[in-house]
Amino acid sequence: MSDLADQTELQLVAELLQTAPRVAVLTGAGMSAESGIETFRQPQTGLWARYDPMELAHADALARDPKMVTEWYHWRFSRCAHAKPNPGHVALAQLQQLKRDAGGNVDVLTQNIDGLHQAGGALDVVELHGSILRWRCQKTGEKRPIGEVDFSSFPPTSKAGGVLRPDIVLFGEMLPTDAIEAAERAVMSCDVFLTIGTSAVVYPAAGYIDMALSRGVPTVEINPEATPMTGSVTHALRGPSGVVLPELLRRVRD
Ligand code: BJW
Repeated sequence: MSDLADQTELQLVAELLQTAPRVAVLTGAGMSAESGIETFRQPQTGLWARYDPMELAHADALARDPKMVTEWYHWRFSRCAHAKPNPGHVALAQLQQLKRDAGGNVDVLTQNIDGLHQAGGALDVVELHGSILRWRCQKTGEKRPIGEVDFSSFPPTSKAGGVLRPDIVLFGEMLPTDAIEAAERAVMSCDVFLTIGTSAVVYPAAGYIDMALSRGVPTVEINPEATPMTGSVTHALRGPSGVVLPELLRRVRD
């Protein structure tokens, strides 16, 4: 594997994954980068190099300018709609199946709103920041699939006359309680914790890495770049998840 710096670390992580019954995985935008979806914070290529994230992904912005924010999320959906799961998504789903067949599990906790883990075959994915594939009426709370939303004008509205917004978590909004509970259960019961493709700066999601560290379980970061957590994790695998995860799966199966 020419993309990977350290074969020894890779083998150690594969052995950890082989023996650990329960694995918890936190994923971020980097997981979908090889599916062609822009990450948030990378210079030049990240969406937010061109747009101000606090302007667009903040609850206050939605309240102030629902037209702009819903238009932007409609554009983001068009990027996600054409995206396919990459080899990283598929390898993670296959690792989950392998663990389930052996009586264990891989809990997938994602910050991504693109649905690509599920499209790649992962089950029971915990969507910490919601899903762009569902939109929600601000007036009634009713949720509907994006295919049923009329985007002929912005912001889209429901039959009840409320603004329809993506069913996602913006800055300043609470994460869904059931997602928080499921994530905490997964992190508190895992034997190995993986953080993949996240800059680990947005909370509370980044706090799950701290939670795993404080439990003393082995922690693994998969990312082509260093993050604030790199110095704290047990193993840092430098490389794109679409390359590293299939290679790990191959070694776990060997
Ligand atoms: C690759 C790769 C490849 C590239 N392979 N890797 C504690 C401390 C400080 C602040 C706070 C705190 N607790 C709460 C806050 C406030 C705030 C927050 O965290 N602010 C920080 C920015 C400072 N958090 C919140 O507001 C949260 N709500 C909350 O706490 O509620 C409580 C409350 C509410 C009200 C009153 C009082 C209390 C909500 C956070 C919601 C985040 N929402 C967004 C938008 C979602 C919709 C959308 O997707 O548009 O979620 S923001 C954005 O960041 C998005 C992402 O999910 C999230 C994380 O980004 P991610 O995934 O890490 O992406 P990047 O781009 O940052 O990183 C990509 C990485 O991939 C890089 O490392 C690359 O190197 C790597 N990579 N190619 C593998 N091929």
